[in-house]
Amino acid sequence: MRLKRQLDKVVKTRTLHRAARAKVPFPIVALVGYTNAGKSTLFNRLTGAEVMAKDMLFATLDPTMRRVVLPTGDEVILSDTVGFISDLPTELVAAFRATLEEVLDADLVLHVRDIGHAQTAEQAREVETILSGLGLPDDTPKIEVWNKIDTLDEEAHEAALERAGRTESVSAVSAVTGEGMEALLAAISQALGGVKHLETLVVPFAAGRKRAWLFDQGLVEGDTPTEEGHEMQIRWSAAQKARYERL
Ligand SMILES: Nc1nc2c(ncn2[C@@H]2O[C@H](COP(=O)(O)OP(=O)(O)O)[C@@H](O)[C@H]2O)c(=O)[nH]1
Ligand SMILES: [Mg+2]
Repeated sequence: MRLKRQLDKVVKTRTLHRAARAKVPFPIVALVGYTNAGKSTLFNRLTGAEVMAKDMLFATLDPTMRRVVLPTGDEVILSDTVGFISDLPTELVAAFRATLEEVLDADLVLHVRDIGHAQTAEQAREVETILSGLGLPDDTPKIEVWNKIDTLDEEAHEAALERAGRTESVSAVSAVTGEGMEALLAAISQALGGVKHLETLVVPFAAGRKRAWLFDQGLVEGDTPTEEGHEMQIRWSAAQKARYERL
């Protein structure tokens, strides 16, 4: 009974998080992958412990969700995921399903693989099966992150890097040594280039030309005059936002 109550609480908290998260004005990047693939290690490397203190809102909202500023200046929310385990006890299925379902909100999915594991192919298939079982839309952009390349022998290590170099949807990294992180961040920016997110701007009355550009581009979802200017709901990609800022 106690376990059941705790699980109900987990599910309820997750639901609240989802509601809060829906308002986050940044693309969401979800880490998925087999148990022990290195998701949490990669999450910590990409976000860095110091981000936690600077970003208390997200830190308190959910410790598995943190802001990352990409080298391009784009901001994303990186979300760690637990629960990619086969043969869960029945009582745990509901709680883990709730955490897994957060993946459905993602604009980009990073499928983290332990590329040095003897069963890496089987593990990847199992994760793909879970994702399609959850109903992840087929057109959700995905990057396969071949993690733990530091555990490969020299030849396999080179082969992994070479393959990643010529395959847009594959990155080869080591979350432990940091190798491949820059290329991974660039791949994330590239994959998110076309993803649109909703943002609220206050456009000063003097910036009529910029406001007209937003309408011309068909980006406006709401427009309310306030004392400071026009409060506008804009749905745009990082590239469109960058263009607006250069106007
Ligand atoms: N050698 C090596 N070990 C790694 C790497 N990434 C993660 N690990 C180790 O793999 C284990 C599982 O990592 P964890 O991040 O907890 O995996 P998760 O279950 O997917 O979150 C830990 O012992 C990590 O230190 C890596 O790139 N190289
Ligand atoms: Mg983990």
